[in-house]
Amino acid sequence: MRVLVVGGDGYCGWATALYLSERGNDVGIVDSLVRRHWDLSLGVDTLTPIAPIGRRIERWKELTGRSIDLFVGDICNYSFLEDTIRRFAPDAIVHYGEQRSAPYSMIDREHAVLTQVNNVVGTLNLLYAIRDLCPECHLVKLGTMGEYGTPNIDIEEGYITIQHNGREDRMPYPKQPGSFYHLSKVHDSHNIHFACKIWGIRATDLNQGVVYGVLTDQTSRDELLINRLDYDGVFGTALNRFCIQAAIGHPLTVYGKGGQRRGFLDIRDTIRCIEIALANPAEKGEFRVFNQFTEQFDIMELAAMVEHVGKEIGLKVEICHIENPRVEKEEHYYNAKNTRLHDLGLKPHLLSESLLDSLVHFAIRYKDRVDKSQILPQVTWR
Ligand code: NAD
Ligand code: USQ
Repeated sequence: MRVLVVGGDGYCGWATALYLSERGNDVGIVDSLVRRHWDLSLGVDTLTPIAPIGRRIERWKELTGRSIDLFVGDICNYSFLEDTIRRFAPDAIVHYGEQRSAPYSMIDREHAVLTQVNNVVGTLNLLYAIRDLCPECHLVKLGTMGEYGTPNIDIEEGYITIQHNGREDRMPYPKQPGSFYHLSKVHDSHNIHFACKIWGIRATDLNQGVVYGVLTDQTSRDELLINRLDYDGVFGTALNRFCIQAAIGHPLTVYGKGGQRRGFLDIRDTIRCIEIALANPAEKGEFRVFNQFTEQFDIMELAAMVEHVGKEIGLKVEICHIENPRVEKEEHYYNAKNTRLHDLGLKPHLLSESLLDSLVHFAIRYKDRVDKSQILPQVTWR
């Protein structure tokens, strides 16, 4: 298959591009490299030293003999996107190329606007490019579990059947996202759903939970292939941050009570889910939604697991509750369905079995690169 990975220089995209390349697909990466620019402008850096994209791809070719095409540009620029799609002619597009941090989107008006313009316009451009240049192409779009928020009923996979005044309909599941970033994903979902309906585009929206880990079979093959691992208060996600905090002896930063419950998955399962979605494409005109996570945890449960594993290998780990910079429920019901990817063959990595290898060992190996001033959160929702 010819697969274009938009956002292929990022955390999920780089791991996906190498995995799909190794599995025999012809892979192209589209990336504006804007994430490296955002890091620079915030003064933050990945824990793991990532090589420039050209060097990464060159090293992959030296090791495996497999080429990856690179298209550096912004998908919000339609003439760049059109040209790229014409040249690459994809069978499928995996779309990771967005601003993906909730705190970043909440810094101020400019960052909220940047996030929504970048994400919504980029996705709209992709929809038009598919309609006009490759109408059979399958769009695999990364959404987020955070689109649903934390309702007091079970979360279904994309749709819910509602009875009202004696009538019944199957409707998109209600969305109550918790940041301007998460809202941008809701806007994307609506736009994609509409485009499928009117133009017959085939699309899969993968509502992904929080991803953890840095180890994949491909990215661990050489230091030049290593993936990014964010730990700062803007781009770092909960579990990745906790492991790095444990490695340097910083108290684990649980926001508020820590009863926030979310879906999580290992990055090795992210790439496998993409493979499954690509191998089982949506029908023409179908807007298909999968909930992409493997396990659910409270933030306090995660902190306790990191504490346990850390102590077993001699780290001094302490858990602290800090004032929650976000506006969110800290204790709530949470039960999300995730059967559709399992039904198609996903065999998950369990956190209890992979925490050390997939994360803690990397945190310890690179702990001298940690900038401690970037650990505490500086962005608030209020
Ligand atoms: P990332 O920031 O590491 O990677 C995103 C990449 O997209 C970056 O390399 C960036 O330069 C590129 N990009 C952004 N806007 C672009 C544009 N307009 N044109 C071209 N390239 C652009 O993010 P990630 O963690 O890999 O997340 C990838 C996707 O997965 C995002 O859409 C995110 O919402 C979703 N997701 C991530 C997680 C997670 O825990 N990391 C969880 C759920 C969903
Ligand atoms: N949290 C802490 N301590 C920390 C960091 C976070 O307690 O040091 C808490 C947050 O308050 C929140 C939860 O952990 O309740 C998750 O926060 P996060 O930063 O790990 O993840 P989030 O902001 O939700 O965003 C991440 C990715 C985003 C993706 C989302 C999936 O950055 O791209 O969409 O996970 S989901 O959470 O399912 O929406």
